[in-house]
Amino acid sequence: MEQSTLKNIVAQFAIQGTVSEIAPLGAGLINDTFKVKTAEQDCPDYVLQRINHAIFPDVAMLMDNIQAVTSHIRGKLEAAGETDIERKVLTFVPLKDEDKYFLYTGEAYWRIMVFIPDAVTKQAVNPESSYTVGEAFGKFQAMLADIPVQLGETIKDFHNMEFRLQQLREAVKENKAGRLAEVQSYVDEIEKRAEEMCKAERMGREGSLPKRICHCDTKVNNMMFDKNDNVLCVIDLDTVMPNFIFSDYGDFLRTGANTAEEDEADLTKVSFNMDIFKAFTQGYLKSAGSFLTPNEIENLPYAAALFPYMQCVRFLADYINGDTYYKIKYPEHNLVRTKNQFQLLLSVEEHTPEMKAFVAECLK
Ligand code: GN1
Ligand code: MG
Repeated sequence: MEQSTLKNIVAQFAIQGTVSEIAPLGAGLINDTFKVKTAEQDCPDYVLQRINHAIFPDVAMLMDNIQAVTSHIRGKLEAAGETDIERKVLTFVPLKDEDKYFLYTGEAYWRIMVFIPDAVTKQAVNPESSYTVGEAFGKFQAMLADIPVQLGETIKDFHNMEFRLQQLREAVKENKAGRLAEVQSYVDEIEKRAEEMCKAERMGREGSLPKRICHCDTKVNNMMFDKNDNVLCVIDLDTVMPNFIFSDYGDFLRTGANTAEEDEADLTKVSFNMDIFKAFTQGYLKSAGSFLTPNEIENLPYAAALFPYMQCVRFLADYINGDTYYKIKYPEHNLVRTKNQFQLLLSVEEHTPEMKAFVAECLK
């Protein structure tokens, strides 16, 4: 995209300073992200994002959610006497002429937030940092437990396993890209586990599993760390919405405890790291243990399997549909991701008895 176009977009927001450079940032699979540098030493840099409107249909609701979440967290941090709050919660910038946190150009939706200085994201964690990360995600849920507004569902049925299976079944039926024969064995493996994996929706209907405010995209790279490996804050708040807590717990382990990246093609490198599982679980239970029900805690090993399974279903459906959802870098990318997530699921299944014993021990 042209610098001048991007600069015109930035110019409509109430930022401080003069823009010196706009360059691509990060590797998200959904939105397009840029770093906006300002010339002045005493002005912050910014992050400009084009919101993927095809995936998030209601941008106004999305930004209302985010404003509610960030201001609630800011209030909690202030009340707790925290310092350096500007690096511990995201700050979005309003438009100059309107009390709104996004710009619609007629073609696309844009937003700007303050760039957090001296912070890093990671593609991987070790057992020590995963304890801290578990604690941080538990704290994130705890801080949002008493948010006074009802948050909207920015993507309907986002982590609803029954719905994701239905999408896969539709993809299989239509076989739009003619790729079904090649992946039939994966479809079969998925179907074998379908009943068990939809347990959360059943418990929800029976009333034994509550929905709480969750982040719903707790990948390792959606968290900022300082130079000493302390967690600063959780980022990528588009999917914050009411959900089963399994979302945040399971989706973190899906990336954090995978010994390889989610698109590693060499499957011998893919496995579930139990040291990370243990440390993350302990950290998470430290901050979330007080509000979780015994049923939620007992089912944490199920959540560890659910998310590689769900991601496998989503990548596979996208591959069968001809790659319409996730950004890809080469034609087989979604297939590689599918195989990777399935391999991870197998490793999780192998470790399930050990995980159950560990969680039971934590409950004592
Ligand atoms: C997407 O935007 P990003 O890359 O953080 C996706 C997640 C998937 C993830 C898989 C809105 O997240 O649900 O788990 O890719 N987000 C959306 O890498 O679909
Ligand atoms: Mg992200």
